[in-house]
Amino acid sequence: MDDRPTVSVPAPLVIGGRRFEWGARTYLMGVINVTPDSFSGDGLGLDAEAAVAQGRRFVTEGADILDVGGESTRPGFQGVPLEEEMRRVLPVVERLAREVDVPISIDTCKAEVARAALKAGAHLVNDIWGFRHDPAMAPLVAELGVPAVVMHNQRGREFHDVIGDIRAGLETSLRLAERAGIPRRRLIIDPGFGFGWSVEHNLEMLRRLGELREMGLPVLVGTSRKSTIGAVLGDVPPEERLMGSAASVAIAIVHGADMVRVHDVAEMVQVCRVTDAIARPRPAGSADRPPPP
Ligand code: HH2
Repeated sequence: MDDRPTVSVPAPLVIGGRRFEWGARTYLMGVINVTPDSFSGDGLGLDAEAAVAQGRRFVTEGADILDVGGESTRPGFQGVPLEEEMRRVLPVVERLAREVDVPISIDTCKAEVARAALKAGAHLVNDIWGFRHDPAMAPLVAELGVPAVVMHNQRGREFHDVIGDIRAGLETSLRLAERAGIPRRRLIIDPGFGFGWSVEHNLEMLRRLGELREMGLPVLVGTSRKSTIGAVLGDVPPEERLMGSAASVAIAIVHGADMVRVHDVAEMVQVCRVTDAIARPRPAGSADRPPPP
């Protein structure tokens, strides 16, 4: 049973052969940034070996999905040419797909990168522009029949109302998906914490996250180490945002997150399990909760 603000629990989704039962617990997506310039300070440069080792460690610590990205998306980031992005992510995706038993997600907004990564063994596309950057992305996801995360990105858009803007943006993404022939049940939505919002907007987004559940799709939230956490704490750097990130993850779960995207898997597994025990109580007499991974 899931007692959080809920309209209906989304249908389970199979990703890379694994069944995600939304509402049963919070799932964790571990971030693997094969970049020299990620805001969080965890960029692994082009060291594929280090990226693979980090992925293996994340799985041991309890990650449910590994999200591999080769282009930093922080404000003011330098775009990476297609070939360079592929050079960064493909060897890592290929090895992780062979060496770990959790699904691999490719964090890209370029259809060509997504296609190559899916061919190399990835199971899920994570598009921070929700199919709105590359017109070939939604048709690709439809063609290959894979699940996808569609994120709302507020950068460059006019502000009206936090949740209203997110809903409108996501509805546009869902229309693009429908037009391409992607079944709605194969999608996960993400409000895009940190993408074009002020600190206050980001905080309001988490406070009102429950309103997004009305869309009937699983919700992913990525607050980990982001600048809003640093700002609330008095401009602390990313490496000092662990506990603040933990607070934001707990609140996101209470308000309806089904999955959280995190840099600190071992710590956030604990946050998720304790928050789940409080926010998703089991009815008396039901089977015990599944043991922690
Ligand atoms: N945030 C980042 C990147 N990808 N994808 C989704 N679905 N949701 C997010 O909130 C999200 C995302 C930015 O974080 P990170 O990858 O750590 O930083 P950088 O883009 O600088 O590498």
